[in-house]
Amino acid sequence: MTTEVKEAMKKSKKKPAVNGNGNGTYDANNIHVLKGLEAVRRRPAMYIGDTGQRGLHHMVYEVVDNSVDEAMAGFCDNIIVEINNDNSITVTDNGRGIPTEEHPDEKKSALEVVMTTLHAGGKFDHESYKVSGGLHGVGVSVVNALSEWCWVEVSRDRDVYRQDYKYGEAQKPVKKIKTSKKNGTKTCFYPDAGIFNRIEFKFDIIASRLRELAFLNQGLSIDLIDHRTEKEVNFKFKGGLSSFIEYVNENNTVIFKKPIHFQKLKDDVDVEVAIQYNDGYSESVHSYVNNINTIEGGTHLTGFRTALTRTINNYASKNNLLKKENFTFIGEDSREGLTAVISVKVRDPQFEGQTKTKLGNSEVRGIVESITNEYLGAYLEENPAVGKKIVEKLVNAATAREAARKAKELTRRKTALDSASLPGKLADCSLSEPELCEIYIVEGDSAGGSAKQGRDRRFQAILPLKGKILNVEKARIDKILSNTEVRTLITALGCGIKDEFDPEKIRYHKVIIMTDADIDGSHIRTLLLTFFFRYMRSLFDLEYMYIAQPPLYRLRHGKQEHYAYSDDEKDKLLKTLPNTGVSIQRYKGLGEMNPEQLWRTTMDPETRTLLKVTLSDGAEANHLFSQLMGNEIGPRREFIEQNAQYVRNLDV
Ligand code: 0RA
Repeated sequence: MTTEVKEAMKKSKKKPAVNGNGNGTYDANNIHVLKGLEAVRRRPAMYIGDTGQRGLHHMVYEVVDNSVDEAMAGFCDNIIVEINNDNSITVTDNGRGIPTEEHPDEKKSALEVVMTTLHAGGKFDHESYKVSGGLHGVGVSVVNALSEWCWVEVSRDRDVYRQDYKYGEAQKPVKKIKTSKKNGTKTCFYPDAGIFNRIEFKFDIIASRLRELAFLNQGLSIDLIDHRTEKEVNFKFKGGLSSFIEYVNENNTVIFKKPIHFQKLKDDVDVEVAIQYNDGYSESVHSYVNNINTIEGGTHLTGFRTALTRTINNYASKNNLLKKENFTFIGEDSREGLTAVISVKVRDPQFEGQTKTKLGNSEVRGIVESITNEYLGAYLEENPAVGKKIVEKLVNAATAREAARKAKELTRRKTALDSASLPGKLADCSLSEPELCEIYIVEGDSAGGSAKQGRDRRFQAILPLKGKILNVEKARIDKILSNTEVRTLITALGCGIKDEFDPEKIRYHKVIIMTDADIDGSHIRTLLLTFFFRYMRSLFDLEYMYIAQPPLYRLRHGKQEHYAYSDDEKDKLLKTLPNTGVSIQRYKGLGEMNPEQLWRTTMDPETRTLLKVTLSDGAEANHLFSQLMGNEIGPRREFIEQNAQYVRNLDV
């Protein structure tokens, strides 16, 4: 525990409880409340995920989720999120306002109960879909508990009520402060600097979640205003999931223009699906439960997949579209070039899996399956031109599958034999425990040579790659698997690819990309990340994926040597050194460093910086990768030129 956290906890303990009764004395309720929120402050990560950047942003989502719930219930169509100058956050909605009347059991305003009691949300629950388990839906009281200060203003029935809090504790009873003709809730909070490592909100991270929420809730308008920079954006999508699909496919060539889109409520489960195909080979399917991205999938996804394959097979055979071919499509065929979003709203979702993002409710499977069968079947019958294109696409995929199977068979056999026959270029490490081992994937033989000499051979393996690897966005799996560089990579990691990816078999728990700090290097890095994203996606989810950070400059001053990893850092360093007699070397490539320098600056775990590449948002990552490496040349060049820096700090 950091000293800051201890400090903050001391502070919160010292303060007398003034919850509700306003006279500073404890009663049984207050003690209970304090216990709840103190638990949150003591173990924040249990409630908010972590106390780093992710957890910090989660605070915003938690508050916004409450407004989105109000929107899903049909009472709110506008949400405004503001990042204020001091990095506090204000969320305003035009819903009915959190109830302020006295709560019958607690003998204080319902607003206060909601803000200061763990899991109080359910008590006032209306017809919306609350979430159990996982991080979402922990309740706004958690945000309050983890905030240095917070206030809420509720506009209801022409009055505006307000209450202020510090470290989760109400400072005074709820008070009527003015009148207003509108209804709604405004929440403002400043996260506790004793709990979070760093209080700095990122516009792009918040924007991408708000965009996603606006896609998932058709017609809901969400504004994001950054008062630090005066940057503003509005998200509002008339098309809902269709707009989502169009966004994901923005840089792809689609095989029919209008996404197939349907929605139906059955047995209390609301199912909405949108589908489109592009001329590429990868699958981009995004599934949600109650607005939460289920990255591990679950019953809703299984139901959808089953129905998709079955419906297309039925359609093809019924219309005699497979006369020449004597096969039926398998699931893999139906997912080539597929872009789809499946969004379900379930009353009591059960989340399972490693990251609690896999839907477990078994009844949902059949519901999604039957709705998809019904609507997709009817759609294909009514739109035979589209039906024909989809079937053609699948015929191609199935034909290629056979070729791929042969190529895959080859790699698999090779992998199986491979502890004996690891690729010759790999300089493996001597330890065999994957959790201790790391592999550096290095651009070029000369840098590879330095890395091999400079490394700690006990736990660091080096794999030099020649030139650029194949662009996996533009080739089908059979071609990809016949590429030598790709095969070398797969064999070296040992964990297989796609559905056969087996985390138990991976030979290193850190996969580190080390390329030159120039445009070529960033291109190669992007190619590699794209390959890993499409073929070993779990590497990101398991947090095994890293980017090495070689220095850009070496500054020499007499006998002293300093390294700078950015222009900023170089300028700062220069200021600390007298201007005379400083020589600056700009590294153009890794090859310019000798083994010892490379070790000291980039590979030594004691001193290096590694960027962990995580995917907080699969749809956003997909969009980025297809933009970077997909069909449309324009946006890609533009992106690489303008954002070489961003790719460097890729944290999508
Ligand atoms: C329960 C009941 C009612 C409103 C809300 C919850 C509500 C909560 C939040 C949180 C953020 N914004 C919100 N807006 C509304 C209203 C019950 C009624 O008026 O009958």
